[in-house]
Amino acid sequence: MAPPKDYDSIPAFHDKLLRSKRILAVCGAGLSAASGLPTFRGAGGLWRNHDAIQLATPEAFGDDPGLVWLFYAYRRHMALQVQPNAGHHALAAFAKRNPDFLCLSQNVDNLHLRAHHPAPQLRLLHGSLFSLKCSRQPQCTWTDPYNDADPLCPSLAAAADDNDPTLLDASKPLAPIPTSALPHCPECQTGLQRPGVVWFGEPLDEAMLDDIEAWIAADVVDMVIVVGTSSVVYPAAGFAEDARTEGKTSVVTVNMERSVAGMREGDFMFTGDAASLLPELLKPIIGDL
Ligand code: BJW
Repeated sequence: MAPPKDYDSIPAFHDKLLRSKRILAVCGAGLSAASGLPTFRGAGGLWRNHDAIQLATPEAFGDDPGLVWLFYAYRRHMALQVQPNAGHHALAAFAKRNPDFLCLSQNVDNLHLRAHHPAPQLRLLHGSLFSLKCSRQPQCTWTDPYNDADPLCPSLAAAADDNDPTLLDASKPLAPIPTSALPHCPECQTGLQRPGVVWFGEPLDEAMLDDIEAWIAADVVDMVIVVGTSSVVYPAAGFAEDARTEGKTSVVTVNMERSVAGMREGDFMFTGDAASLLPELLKPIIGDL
């Protein structure tokens, strides 16, 4: 089916933006790509020849917590090395100018907050690389809301060497890390500390989901901006349609890859780097960054 009229027109988008009040954003890894962080799917989704998606599971952590911790130690190190890009800054500036804007992000890299996105207008759906919790949750409720030690412990120092995961020699074996060399929970002493992220099969924070549902239900959502996500992981992938009121809501996709399937009248699709496109798209409200 042909895409709707003016689906990639910036003036038409600006016209809709200026008539919109309640705006939701749903962000994914593509937003942080221009900062230098790899996405999950497609090129770059490999770390030491391990599929990032396979490592982001409770099963992988149960099988080899040392390997999974090295992967997360590498991600923490990388996230601390890079800077928020113009896309993060544009969303943060937009939030400051529009109290009816809510940003849902699947990203765990802390770049939204480092771009000074107002915390009350941000929901971190999949947690944070820089929070820790006990692997025995829910039995043990210990958490550390922010810890950016790099490395987290001496046994994870090697992770910092993995600067280009795609070029690593997979045949170069990693020294296995014994469980005894990983940080244990200071409260129950038996569980391991683990990253405060949401792995496949784990529930998202229930109170946060209730709050998002209530925000969506409170009134018509004029616009949903879907940025740099493959929109395959639920519940995040469902929020744009949850928020849609037929004929009133524009779903605006910003992605490196063009995809016009399923677009409705009034929707937009902008193809390119989110870090370049977002400042241009939001310019009528935020001005020049
Ligand atoms: C650019 C760009 C540039 C590149 N500019 N663009 C309904 C139907 C089917 C299945 C389910 C369902 N509901 C739940 C499920 C199960 C499951 C799921 O969704 N499975 C599907 C894969 C089939 N969901 C879950 O398990 C979730 N839990 C849950 O639902 O619990 C319910 C429950 C209830 C009761 C008991 C138990 C459970 C949890 C999902 C957790 C996802 N976790 C991860 C890891 C987080 C930690 C970490 O970071 O390591 O989250 S997986 C990974 O995927 C990560 C990401 O946040 C997430 C999404 O990836 P994202 O961000 O979209 O990245 P990519 O790489 O896929 O895409 C990048 C995009 O950017 C591409 O489109 C590029 O083109 C683009 N791009 N450069 C703009 N410069």
